[in-house]
Amino acid sequence: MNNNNLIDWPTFIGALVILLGVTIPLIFFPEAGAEVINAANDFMTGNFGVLFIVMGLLSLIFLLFVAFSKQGKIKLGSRETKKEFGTFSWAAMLFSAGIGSSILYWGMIEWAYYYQGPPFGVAPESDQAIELASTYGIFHWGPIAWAIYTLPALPIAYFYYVRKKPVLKISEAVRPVLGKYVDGPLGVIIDVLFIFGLMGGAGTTLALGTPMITEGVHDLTGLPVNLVTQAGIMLLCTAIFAVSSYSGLQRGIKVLSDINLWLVLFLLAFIFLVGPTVFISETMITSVGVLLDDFFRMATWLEPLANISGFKDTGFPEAWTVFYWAWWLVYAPFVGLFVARISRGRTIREMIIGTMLYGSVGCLLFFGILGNYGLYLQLTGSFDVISFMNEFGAPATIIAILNQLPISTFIVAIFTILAIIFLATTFDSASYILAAVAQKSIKGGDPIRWHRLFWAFTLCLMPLVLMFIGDLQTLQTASIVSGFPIIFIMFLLAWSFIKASSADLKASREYRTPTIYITHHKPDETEPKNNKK
Ligand code: NM2
Repeated sequence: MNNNNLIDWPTFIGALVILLGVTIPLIFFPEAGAEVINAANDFMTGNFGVLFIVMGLLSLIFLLFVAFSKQGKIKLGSRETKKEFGTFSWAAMLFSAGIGSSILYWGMIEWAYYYQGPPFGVAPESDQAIELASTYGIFHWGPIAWAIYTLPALPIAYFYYVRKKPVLKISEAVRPVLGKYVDGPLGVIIDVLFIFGLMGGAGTTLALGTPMITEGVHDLTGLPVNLVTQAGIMLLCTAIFAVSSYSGLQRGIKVLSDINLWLVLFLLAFIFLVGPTVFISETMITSVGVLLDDFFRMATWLEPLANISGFKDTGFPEAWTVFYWAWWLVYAPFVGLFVARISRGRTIREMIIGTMLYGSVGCLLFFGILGNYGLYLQLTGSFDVISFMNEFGAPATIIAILNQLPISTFIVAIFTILAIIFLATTFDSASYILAAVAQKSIKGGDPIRWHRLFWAFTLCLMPLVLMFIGDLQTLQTASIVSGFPIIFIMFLLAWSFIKASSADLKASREYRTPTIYITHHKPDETEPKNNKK
């Protein structure tokens, strides 16, 4: 087959049309564009915020239910299949796929926003606000967030290892529910929505990461911080991940992930040991307690009275929890594909519990160490983070906090390099997966090279535009708007998994054993006869 025949043109063109349809008007009418974006944001979060919140909580409940039901005992593979990766590298890969440079950004500074604008009617900068400030970050990067990531992995891993059908498209993963409709426009729409979602999420990531990296570079070299340098740095980062994506999974993506892991461990250990070790440990443990105590309140808080005039409207749920669930959501099908790929030989229960546990603990370490260091500076008065942030903005504050550490030039350099690699490792795998989804089949194990490169550069188009017109709210909107349709896809994915696995379990004789091996399944009537590999 000629290379170009491998491209799934309807999906490819569909995704491109939506992308250009959003970005071109923004380039020509930035002010009107920003207004429309803000209106879209208010409309979405105001009216559909509740859907995002319910989707988050239901994902967690659903996964716990699956993990401890018969389905949880199903092994992803046959009886002889060994675990493809040891638990440590599995957890490390999982983490570096799902987490990008944003954890450096928000891990350092998220508490400062909560400290000034806490939820639940708590007084800003009060003792209670301090407690919530060090807790809310680990909630937004905790079990619900990771449940959103894990859900799409279920049907994908199931079809891949149990039914042994290589599924690299989200549309294929919902075939048990949608049947032959997957082969028509509905299938294309699902894949296009997934691509568009990921572009929105990546837009938020890149547009947050770039100013932070630029501040780091400015601190180290004196290069001015303006839109031109920011755009230059964004293009440079894009070039790095394009090269990495071009060289493929084994070389590019793996080498960068390994370097990343060691640098991150060093940075966290350094700040923990050189910084206020006791304060950091105590605050981290205390915040876990507060999280457990307030968990359901946080998971459902929508501030309903704000809709009634005369009552206080903090805007907190919309600006934070809804935004976060949307942001995790747009990345979820992509991370699901990745988690599925590395989970061969595990049981479904191991996959679910492992992802939620290691993912949440990993995020806890980042927020606990980076965030509480800044909080300590603020509370002791040795550096007024809040005033600095209100004057110079978050990216400059992040670098200023790091500058309070000993050997700060070295630390800022490590931090900046880390942020670049973190961005690259998220984006090279994202462009790889986008290329895979917009192809009919994968020849020789990898999507076509020019195609991977194409998506690498396309991914930076939206953030580039957003950065020029945007404040934080505009960037958040990219995830919220593009995440909305994925709520429904999540529902289909969950349904699809339950439908397929229940049918197979019924046919299986080894119902009561501790681990269940599905050895055969009844093909759905809708499965294509000539299923392409
Ligand atoms: N999430 C984890 O920007 C990044 O770090 C990628 C962001 C969804 C908030 C993922």
